[in-house]
Amino acid sequence: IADSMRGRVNSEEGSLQLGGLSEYMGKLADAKRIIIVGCGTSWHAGLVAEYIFEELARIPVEVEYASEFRYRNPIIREKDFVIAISQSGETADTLAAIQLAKSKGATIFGVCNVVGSSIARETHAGAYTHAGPEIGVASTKAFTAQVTVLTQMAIAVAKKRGTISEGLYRQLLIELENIPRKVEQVLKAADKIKEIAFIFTYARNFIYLGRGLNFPVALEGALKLKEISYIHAEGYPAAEMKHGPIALIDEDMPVVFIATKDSSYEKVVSNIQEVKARKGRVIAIVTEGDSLIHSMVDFVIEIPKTHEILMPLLSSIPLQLLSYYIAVMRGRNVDQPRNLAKSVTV
Ligand code: F1P
Repeated sequence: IADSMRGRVNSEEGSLQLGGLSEYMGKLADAKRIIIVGCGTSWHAGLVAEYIFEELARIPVEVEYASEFRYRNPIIREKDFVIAISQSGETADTLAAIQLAKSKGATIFGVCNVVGSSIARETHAGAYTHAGPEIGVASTKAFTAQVTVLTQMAIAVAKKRGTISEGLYRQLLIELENIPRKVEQVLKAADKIKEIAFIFTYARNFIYLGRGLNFPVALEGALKLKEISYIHAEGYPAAEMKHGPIALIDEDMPVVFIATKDSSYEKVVSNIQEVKARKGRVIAIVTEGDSLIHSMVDFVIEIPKTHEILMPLLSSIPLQLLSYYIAVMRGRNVDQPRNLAKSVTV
């Protein structure tokens, strides 16, 4: 995350510069719609960005799996701005989606990790995430770096469009600068997360629930568990639980809530009550000092306070650690999970 921000964010000067974006900033600020494409974890980063771009910059956003987009006949209009996200920069579906959008006249901006990769070369412009090489196959630091870069883009374009106040702009820059230190604080919960992982090592299913910006975090938490531990896991918006998944809940079902103090906090608290009433076992990611949820659930993992917009950068990390420890305890090779490739080039 720190590398994704280095040289770009300076809260004292009030500056936020993304080299790759400067030439295309006018196009982004003028966009009638942003279309985001990506696969897997990169698609989840796109979902986080949807909330942030719409909230701050008030530009409508659509997020689509590149693997679907490429086989449809999508409508691309003048003033659509396409953002393609990829850790490896080599994912065949994302590359094909870019080529399709380009053939329809769209402007394509890449958010990639690997410098000089095929996707970086195929896009009109882009910003590198600078997350360094992912050692394992499953994206972890790539996710937080992608979200960092996309958040910076959203803040910068919101400033340009005048859709956020100077006060909020400054506050977000200061908070962004605080994020690497707060991530270190989250990592201190590793031992506690390990203990929780030990208890749930042999669970057969997991549900992850969150609202708002924490909904894509729930999806990402579930994907990490599937990818590296091979446990069936589903992520849902917490409010959707009553429309189906609630039927799954009993004393054998671990439910992971991302329940940080934000605008949907009270609603999430009532979702937790619904799960507890059905004897579900709840692990909650909460904002530090939250005594209410502490008194309701089986396990809590505390993370530091930050602005709601930046919360996914912190709330995703305990979920990555939980998957990691469960996978290790089950004897899985976390760096090289079965059936997965680092870049899916077919
Ligand atoms: C997309 C992706 C990853 C996933 C796995 C397979 O890769 O779905 O999110 O963890 O490695 O590929 P990319 O386009 O972001 O490189």
